[in-house]
Amino acid sequence: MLKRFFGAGRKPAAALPKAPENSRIYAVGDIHGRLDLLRRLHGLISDDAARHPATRRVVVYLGDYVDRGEDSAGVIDLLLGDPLPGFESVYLLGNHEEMMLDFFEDISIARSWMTNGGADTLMSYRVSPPMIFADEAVVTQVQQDLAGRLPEPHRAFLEGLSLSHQEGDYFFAHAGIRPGVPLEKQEKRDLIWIRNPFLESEQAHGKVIVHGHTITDEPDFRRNRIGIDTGAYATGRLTCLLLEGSNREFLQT
Ligand SMILES: [Mn+2]
Repeated sequence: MLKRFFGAGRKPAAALPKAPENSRIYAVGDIHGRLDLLRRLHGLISDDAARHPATRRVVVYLGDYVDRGEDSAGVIDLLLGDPLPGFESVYLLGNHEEMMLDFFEDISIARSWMTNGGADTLMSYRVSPPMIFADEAVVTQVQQDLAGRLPEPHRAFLEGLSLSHQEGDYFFAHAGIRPGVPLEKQEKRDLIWIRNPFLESEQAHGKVIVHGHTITDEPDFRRNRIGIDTGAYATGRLTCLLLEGSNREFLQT
């Protein structure tokens, strides 16, 4: 009787989401100009990799390299010039990189970019940011100054960023996805900007979505998504999610 009671309460374990075989996947949250933290996190990742032999090592950066922190230019320099050796590196687009690129096409974005930390990016390229109510001529000059100071490899880096990435049962995007839309049909705007209805959605999305963009004190592990933007620019905590097989861990500065 007792035996049967306990037996009936047992359910077969649901299949856990898995990273591809023989791979160790590292996903890095929003860096926002904190070169100091990126350096430290790269050190932690290298130490971890040395302790865990894997056939394949992948690092996926979730975007928002620039703005707010003090060395956006230095962050891009490091990613370009000193990538983690022995890793496949994947660089995703964040909404802040999109604002920066948009500024080259249309100066009307200047005000919202500046109020979202763009002034810090300009200063990291030794360009004086415009005052918030600067007239068109001034902002156009700033646009030209940045075009002149932004190294060509940085421009190519920004223009070459990917919108999403997949590894096994995981799908990576800067902000998330629009629930109910197949992953292969997601729109750029949602992938880099969405908050709700994605954050509150409890439905299965086909894969577990790994994202940044929305700040939480600690990594936000849900059944259908994992958020790893721990607000590094203000908190000093830059988070890296680590996936191998069905294991999940994280590294943090
Ligand atoms: Mn963002």
